[in-house]
Amino acid sequence: MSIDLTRRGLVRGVAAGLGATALSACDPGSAAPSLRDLYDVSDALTFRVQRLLLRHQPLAREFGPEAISTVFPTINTTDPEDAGYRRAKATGFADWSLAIGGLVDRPTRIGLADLRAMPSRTQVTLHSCEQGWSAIAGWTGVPLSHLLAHVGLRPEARYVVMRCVDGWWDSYDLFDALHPQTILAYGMNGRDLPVAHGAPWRLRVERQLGYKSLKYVTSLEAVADVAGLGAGRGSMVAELGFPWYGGI
Ligand SMILES: Nc1nc2c(c(=O)[nH]1)N[C@H]1C(S)=C(S)[C@@H](COP(=O)(O)O)O[C@H]1N2
Ligand SMILES: [Mo]
Repeated sequence: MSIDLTRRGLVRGVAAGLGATALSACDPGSAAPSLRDLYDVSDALTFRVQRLLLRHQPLAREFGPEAISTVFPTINTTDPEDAGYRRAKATGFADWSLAIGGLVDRPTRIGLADLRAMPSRTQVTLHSCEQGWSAIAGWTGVPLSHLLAHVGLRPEARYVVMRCVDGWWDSYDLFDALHPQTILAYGMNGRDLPVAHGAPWRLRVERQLGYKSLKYVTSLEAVADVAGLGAGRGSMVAELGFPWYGGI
């Protein structure tokens, strides 16, 4: 069925839906199709409201493979000292896992094999570090939206807090968490993600500055509020004086 998105069409649709619903009170047999009309109208409205809310949320630019930088710098933590991490690194991260919890229906732990078995996305994007450099790489990983759906994100959840083995942590609103280019990447330029770049998986949040793309992520927690975190600023870098959302 085609959806008439003009205002007149919506008004007509609502009127038809309500009229039919009122009538159907006397005649239950005719209720089903009329109610469906009403749902179609509300679907169209929901779609419009979503488009309105998401209008400032374009995709980050994606490049062809020829644009991939020959050198992609590594910065800050490049080889975590955590003993458990070192042991996992020695065995190809076979036993390493990501804990997913908080406001989700099915808290769980997932490993590299689980991630590799999930739907993946590959994107060649520009990484811009707030420290004044940028580079292009190809990233392959599981959309965070898929992971969150997999564990059943609860309606009360508004943010996702991520923590890393080196003590870094940050939080993300659902616009970024559910953005189609936000992925948990286990591959870089067609190979396994190197340790210096965050192995075995790192976050890629393509519309944000580099510091939002956390490496060595160990936990992901869905929360309703970040007011109590990071001296009320929602992230470690915010505590250090960077904006919670640098944005690019
Ligand atoms: N866990 C963790 N995540 C991190 C960092 C870090 O030191 N530790 N550095 C951040 C910064 S400032 C940038 S620019 C990128 C650097 O990623 P790269 O080392 O792969 O270039 O990771 C970000 N994520
Ligand atoms: Mo950075």
